[in-house]
Amino acid sequence: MHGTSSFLIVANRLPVDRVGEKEWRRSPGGLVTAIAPVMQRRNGAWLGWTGAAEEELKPFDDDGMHLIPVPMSALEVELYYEGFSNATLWPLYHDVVAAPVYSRVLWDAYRAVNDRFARAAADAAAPGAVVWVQDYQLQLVPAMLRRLRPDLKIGFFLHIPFPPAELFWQLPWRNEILEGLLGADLVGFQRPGGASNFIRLCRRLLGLQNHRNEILVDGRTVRADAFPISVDFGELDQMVREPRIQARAKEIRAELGDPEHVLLGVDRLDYTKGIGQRLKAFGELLGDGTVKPGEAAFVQVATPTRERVAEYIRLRNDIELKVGRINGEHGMLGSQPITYLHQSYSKAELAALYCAADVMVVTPLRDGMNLVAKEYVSCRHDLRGALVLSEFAGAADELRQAFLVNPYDIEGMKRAMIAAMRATPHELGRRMRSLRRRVATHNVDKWASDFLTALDAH
Ligand code: GDG
Repeated sequence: MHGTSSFLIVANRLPVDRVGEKEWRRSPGGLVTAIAPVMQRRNGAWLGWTGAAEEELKPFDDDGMHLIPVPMSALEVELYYEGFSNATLWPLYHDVVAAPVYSRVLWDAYRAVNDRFARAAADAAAPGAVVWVQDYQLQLVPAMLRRLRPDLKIGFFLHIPFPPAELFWQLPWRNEILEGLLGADLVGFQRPGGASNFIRLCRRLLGLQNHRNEILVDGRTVRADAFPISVDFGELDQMVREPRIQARAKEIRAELGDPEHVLLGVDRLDYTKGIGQRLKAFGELLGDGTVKPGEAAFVQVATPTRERVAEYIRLRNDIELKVGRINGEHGMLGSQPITYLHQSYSKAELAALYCAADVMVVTPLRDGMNLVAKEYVSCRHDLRGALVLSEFAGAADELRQAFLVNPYDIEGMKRAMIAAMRATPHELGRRMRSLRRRVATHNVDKWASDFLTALDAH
């Protein structure tokens, strides 16, 4: 049996969020923006979960896209999504910055849900269709799908880092994951290092041969390569030129008491993002008098995420304690050095925040790419603003003119924040011009078309 979609995206989540009972709204995020035009051109469909447990919905059309919901039980959300995806794979793939949970019950659920996605994809895809599977939640789908439908062209893209062999080795189901990925014709990573880690593991664990980026498996070749994801530079660049965004940026600065320096962090409240480290560095700058009270304001937007996973509950408590301590020690009546916002904002409000910030502080301990860094750069056509960026974000490969930091080195971070605050407009302009050139020419369209061209050519 086969379906009618000649281009199919398979992702954990559908690209829409529910508003009210029956309405849907396109989810924020670059993936949807990048892929929507390709979907429209190629008679595409998107297969994924709606985000609500215990819900059986028929396929429907929204926003010019054909959407195919995959159901999930409440127990599967707990075991497959919160469990194996976010308590096992997420920490393991991010340098084990938190301890991964290894549990056979979680693994069984991961396999079962991957199997359901693969069957649904096999039913939806037209003969010879292109199927593009996304991210760490679905690493078994390529092989499961190939078994059901050997006629398909299958691509896979991993949005998070692929870890070094020494760490991946821990995973009790390491061979199964590699074999799952090898079901694809093309496996894409954010950085060249991810692709070479994968190839090395295929050699050592599975005894496979490779020729450069091509791995030989059962008489076929699988290509593993880097395709660094990006943002919609043009859209952001245009948006921030609107007077309402500029006015809002001014208003934000005024609300903060018009300090000399506004520093900004925007992250999901995730332990990989180095939020605690950057706040510690800022707190020490206040503590040792390098930054005077009232001179600088730090705004930290920490979007709620994975709120039922134990490590995330712990992290939220840690960060909120830290913010409270720093504000308690260095605040004044009516003014606090850190504005902490555990909330989500509209795209327009985020853009205004980017415009209001003199220093964007992006300090993940490990990050596949980090789109926030590229969004900030896209918003600064005024050539002002400094980007402090962790060496451990994929984006650091491209954004060489940022103030690069090692987030574990608190002294180094303090120096970088100060250098960013005190740099001359001339130096900031020189750096920002070069950062913008990179993001403008390597935007999210290029990412999607590079990947799909490589897949078509395979
Ligand atoms: C994973 C990888 C990789 C954040 N708060 C709000 C909001 N956001 C948006 C940002 C940005 C996105 O969410 C976050 O993307 P990041 O890349 O920074 O990080 P992850 O969520 O961890 O993403 C990462 C990415 O996948 C893509 O491959 O770069 O390495 O970990 O776009 O702007 N958006 C809105 N309101 C918020 O409050 N509207």
